[in-house]
Amino acid sequence: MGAFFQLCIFSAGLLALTSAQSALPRALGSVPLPAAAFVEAYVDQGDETSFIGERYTLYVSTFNPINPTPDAKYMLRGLGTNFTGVANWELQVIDRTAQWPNNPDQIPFEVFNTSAIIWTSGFLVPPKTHGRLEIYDARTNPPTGPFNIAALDRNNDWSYHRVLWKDIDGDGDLDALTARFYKPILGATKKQLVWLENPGLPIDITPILTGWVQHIIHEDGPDVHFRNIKLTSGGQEYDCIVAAEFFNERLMLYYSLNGKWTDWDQVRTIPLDTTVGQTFDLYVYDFNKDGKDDILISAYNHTRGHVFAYEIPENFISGQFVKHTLADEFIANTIIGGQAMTPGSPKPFYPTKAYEEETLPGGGKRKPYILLSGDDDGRHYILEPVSDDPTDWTYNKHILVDTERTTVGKFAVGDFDGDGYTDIVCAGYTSGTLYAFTYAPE
Ligand SMILES: *[C@@H]1O[C@H](CO)[C@@H](O)[C@H](O)[C@H]1NC(C)=O
Ligand SMILES: *[C@@H]1O[C@H](CO)[C@@H](O)[C@H](O)[C@H]1NC(C)=O
Ligand SMILES: *[C@@H]1O[C@H](CO)[C@@H](O)[C@H](O)[C@H]1NC(C)=O
Ligand SMILES: [Ca+2]
Ligand SMILES: [Ca+2]
Ligand SMILES: [Ca+2]
Ligand SMILES: [Ca+2]
Repeated sequence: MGAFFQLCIFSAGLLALTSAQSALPRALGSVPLPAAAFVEAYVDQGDETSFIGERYTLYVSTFNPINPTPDAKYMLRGLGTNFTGVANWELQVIDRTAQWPNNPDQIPFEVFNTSAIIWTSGFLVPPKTHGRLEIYDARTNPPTGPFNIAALDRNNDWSYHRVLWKDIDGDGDLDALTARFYKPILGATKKQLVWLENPGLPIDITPILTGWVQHIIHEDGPDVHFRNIKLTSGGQEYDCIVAAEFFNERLMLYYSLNGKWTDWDQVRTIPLDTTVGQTFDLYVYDFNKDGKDDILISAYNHTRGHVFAYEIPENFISGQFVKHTLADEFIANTIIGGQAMTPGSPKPFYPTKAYEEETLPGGGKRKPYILLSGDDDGRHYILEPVSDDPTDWTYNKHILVDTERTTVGKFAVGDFDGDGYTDIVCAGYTSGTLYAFTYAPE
C-alpha cells in the first residue's frame, strides 16, 4: 500500500516534469551573414489567406563602421516555409542606400493601405552619421522604394532609431513621430522629438527631394527610443510619451494636458529615473501579469548593465513608480576607439501558444519570458520568470547564445511557421552569423 502510494507520487512528479516548460529553445543551426545587426520579422499585411510561413519576411540590417559606402539591407521571404533549414537560407540584398541602417519597423496598414516598412538609419560614427527614414511597399518583390521621408535633412546629420505612427495634427492621417540626435563637431549633442507631416498620398508618390514637412516638438529630451501610452490620473486619461534618453542618461515621462503634442506649453514632465546611466531601449507590457502595464528598460551605467522594470501606479501623476531589478551584472567588451555598452533591446514573448493561453489555478495568467540582446557583451539572453506570482520580480538569466565575439545585434521572435511553438532568429554582429532556435520538440 505504502509502496503503491509512493509510486503514484513518483509518477505524478514525472508528469509534472514532462509538462514543465523548458526555458531555452532548441538550436536549429546558423547561417553566415557578415555584420548582421538589427533583425525583425513581419507578416505581410493585407493577405490573410496564404500559409503564415509564406507571409513572414525576415529583414536584416548590416553596417560597416569604416567603409564610407552605404550599407546593405537584407531580407528572406517565406521565413516560415523551411525554418529548420536555416543552414540553407538564402538572404537577398534589398539595396545599399543608407548609412548604418538601424531597426526596420512595420508601418500600420492604414497609413498607406499596403504592407509597408520604415527603415531608420544613421549613427554617431563618421562617415555613417547621415540617417534617413526610408519607407518601402513590402507587398512587392523586391520591395518598392526606398522613399526617404526625411529628405529635408540637408545640413544636419540626424540619426534615427524609431518611428511611431500618430495623427499629430488631427487631420485624420497618421504622421511619423520620431526622435533623433546629431553630434556637431563642436558643442553638445543635439536631440529632438519631431513629427513629419503625412501628405496623405499613396506610398510611391512621396516627394523625392523634400520628403515630408518636419516639425520640431521638443529639443534636448528624447533621442533614441520612446513609446506612446495612455495613462490615468484622477479618473482622467492622458496621452504620454515615455522616453529612454540615452544622452541625458535618464528615463522620462512626458504627458500632455490637452493631448496636443504641438503645444509644448501644455506638456508636463515626470523624471522617472535619473540614476540608471545610458538608457538603451524600453518596452511597455504587463510583465508581472497583475493586469497593469509596466515599463521595462535596459541601461548601462558605464561599468555594468541592468534590466529594470517600473510598475505604473494607479495615478501616474501622484503615485509611486516602484522599481525592480530583473537582471544585472552585464559587462561590456572593450571596443577599440569606440564606446561599448550592454545590454541592448528587450522583448517579452511566450515559448508556446498553449503556455500563453494557460489559465493558472487562481485564475491568473502566465508571465512572459524576456528575450534580451546583450549588445556589446556578445551574447543573447532569455530571462525566465522564477514564478507566476505578480509580487515576485526575480528572473533566471539564461544565455541563449554566446558568440564569443565582441558584439551581437538584435533578434526576431514569433511563431514563424504557425505550429504553436515560438521561433527565434538572433544576430551575431562580430561573428557575422544568424542563429535560429525553436521551442518545438524534435
Ligand atoms: C529545408 O531545408 C533542409 C535543410 O537545409 C533541406 O534539406 C530541405 O530540402 C528543405 N526543404 C524544403 C521543402 O525546401
Ligand atoms: C486607405 O483606405 C481608406 C478606406 O478605404 C481611405 O479612407 C484612405 O483614404 C486610404 N488611404 C490611403 C493613403 O490611400
Ligand atoms: C553601476 O552598477 C554597479 C552594479 O550594480 C554598481 O556597483 C556601480 O556602483 C554602478 N556605477 C555607477 C557609476 O553608478
Ligand atoms: Ca495627420
Ligand atoms: Ca496630413
Ligand atoms: Ca504589471
Ligand atoms: Ca514555430
